[in-house]
Amino acid sequence: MPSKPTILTLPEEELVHPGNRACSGCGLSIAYRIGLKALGKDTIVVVPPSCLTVLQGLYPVAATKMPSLNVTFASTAAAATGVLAALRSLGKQGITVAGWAGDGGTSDIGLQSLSGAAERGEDFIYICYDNEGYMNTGVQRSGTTPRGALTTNTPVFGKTQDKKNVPAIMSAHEIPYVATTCSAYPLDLYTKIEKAKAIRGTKYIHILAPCPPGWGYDPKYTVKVGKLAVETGMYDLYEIENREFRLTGASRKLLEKRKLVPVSEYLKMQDRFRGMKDADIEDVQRRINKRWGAYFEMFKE
Ligand SMILES: Cc1ncc(C[n+]2csc(CCOP(=O)(O)OP(=O)(O)O)c2C)c(N)n1
Ligand code: SF4
Repeated sequence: MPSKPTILTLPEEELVHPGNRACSGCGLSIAYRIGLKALGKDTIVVVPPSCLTVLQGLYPVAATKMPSLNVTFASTAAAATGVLAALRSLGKQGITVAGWAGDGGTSDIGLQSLSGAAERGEDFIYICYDNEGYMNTGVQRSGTTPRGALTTNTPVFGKTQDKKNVPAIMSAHEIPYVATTCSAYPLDLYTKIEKAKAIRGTKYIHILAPCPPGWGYDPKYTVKVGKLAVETGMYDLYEIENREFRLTGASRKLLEKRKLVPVSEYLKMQDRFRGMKDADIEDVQRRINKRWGAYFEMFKE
């Protein structure tokens, strides 16, 4: 296994050019910059319509140095399968294929092609950056939008359903590697993508990527919001490797401390949750306490 990276040992070469079309404070742009360093230059990225297509721009003025295929919304995993087949028929080896899609493109419209590819065991890394909404088209709710969040199509009561657990769905496919990470923890993100690269078969990585305009906070707080998501237990960092679940990084530390930050600190920082009443917040806290109570029980010394 590669040695643990530090901020000083990350590859120096930038594969995202300085200057791109993402909003300031975009969690995706941090994740993409670090993620491409982990994937390396010998990678073909497959991207559906999303903020990432906007961030990248179009050849010949694209903001990244990677060969990137822009495909239709539902077809990321199917197109990545096609790229693998093309590489095989050309006899090209040593090239990583990565699908990189938003949560709408993953949890909703692209889920069937992803499920099919995972069931076949296609040898690619599928990365979902989860900004918890269809942000590129103006903040609509997606399958992974959390309960209570106001969006342009849940404008009065907020979303009334729970966030879809896509990593759990992918884990049910019994693929060799599933991991969650967050753009606020670049080394965690880097390590997990680098690890996935060395594993054969379908790998799934879910990245929480805070989004200032969609979530309603000052762009300077992108890292703070991401860290609070983890420290409150709202979003957990873990790996499921060969069906074995383990909390990692900052979530692992919470397990050791046995103490979470109150979730109200996370929710109150974001305008999208302004419609939540105290009882709604208490309900979110209860659900977190239940899940984390089970972790404390499961992993006690
Ligand atoms: C079949 C189809 N339906 C709708 C669209 C319009 N569309 C383009 S990007 C997008 C939102 C993508 O949301 P997500 O995958 O969550 O990525 P984000 O924009 O949040 O980065 C939509 C609905 C499309 N391109 N194709
Ligand atoms: S809308 Fe959100 S995800 Fe999209 S570019 Fe802006 S900050 Fe990034």
